[in-house]
Amino acid sequence: MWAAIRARLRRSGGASEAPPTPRPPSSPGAVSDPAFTEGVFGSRLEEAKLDEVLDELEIVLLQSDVAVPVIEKVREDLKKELAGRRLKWGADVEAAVQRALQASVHSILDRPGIDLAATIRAHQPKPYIILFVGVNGTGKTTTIAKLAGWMRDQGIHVVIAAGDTFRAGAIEQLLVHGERLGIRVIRQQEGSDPAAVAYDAVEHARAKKLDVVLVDTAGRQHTNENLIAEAQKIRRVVQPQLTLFVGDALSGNDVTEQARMFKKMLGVDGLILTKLDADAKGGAALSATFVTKKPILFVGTGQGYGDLRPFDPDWLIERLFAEGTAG
Ligand SMILES: Nc1nc2c(ncn2[C@@H]2O[C@H](COP(=O)(O)OP(=O)(O)OP(=O)(O)O)[C@@H](O)[C@H]2O)c(=O)[nH]1
Ligand SMILES: [Mg+2]
Repeated sequence: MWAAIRARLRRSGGASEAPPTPRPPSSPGAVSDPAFTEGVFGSRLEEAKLDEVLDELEIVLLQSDVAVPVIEKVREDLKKELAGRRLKWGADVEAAVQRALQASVHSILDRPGIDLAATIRAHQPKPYIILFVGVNGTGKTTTIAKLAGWMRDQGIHVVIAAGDTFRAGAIEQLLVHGERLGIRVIRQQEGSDPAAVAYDAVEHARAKKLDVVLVDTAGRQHTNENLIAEAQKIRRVVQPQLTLFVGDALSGNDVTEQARMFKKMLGVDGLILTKLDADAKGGAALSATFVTKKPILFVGTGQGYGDLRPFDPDWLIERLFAEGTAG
């Protein structure tokens, strides 16, 4: 993304064509960015010029699947940080804009997360129940399998509830994962009540003193009232400690709206964004966490069990601003 931004800054002239001014003897007072000075020397970053730069930036952000409310916030941050500031002689304006932009993005991404392993271990009475929701094909089932493996490796005892009784083959898909991972999958017949399956799994975990129940659900659109009501019933019956929205980063701005609606209807506590291996942009992740005000807990980066990473804002920022990526 940064390469595209820089190209646009150059096209607009950015602020880098500001005439050189005498180097100030020293810069009194500390400023947050090394490109700026609070001294009387240096050229001012004109408001009109800054607006031009921000317009260019806006286009790149839109192309990177960053949602409008996020862009507005970024604009506001950058204006506050850059407008009317005096540039030091020879300062690298592009670098200053990039630093301001990264700081703004970082503030959006850096929400207090949840230390899942510690939370599960500390939770009493057992089990800790996690419900996974999202639209069709976003990676819920795969993510559950990855997480189950990750938890097992940390000595956490897991059971999975095959709560997608709707899609043909969904139960079988989980059973295959369970077998490979050596993790028990609780299931009923296809077409049975998912709330009952989840309840069975919780009872099983209680009896066996297991730490955590991961409840898979069928993919559903937030516009499908029956399926949303079904998910609400699962919530009422098992009262999960955590409801996680699983969104596909490749679906761009749609994922932001989905996350917002799922949060409204099902009370989402955190986000998992999948397929970030294929998404050079990552703007969807930024937008979803901004709009829901919920943390991203994990990101999916492939189809293998190991392709799940605890979310790190710096990792995403690095991807967003990587040189040489078209996004
Ligand atoms: N590249 C990539 N593919 C992924 C990732 N996560 C899931 N997938 C793939 O996405 C496809 C759908 O994954 P599922 O886990 O079945 O998705 P789901 O949300 O359970 O789908 P439904 O149950 O039909 O709603 C599969 O082919 C997965 O291998 C990821 O992080 N990266
Ligand atoms: Mg599934």
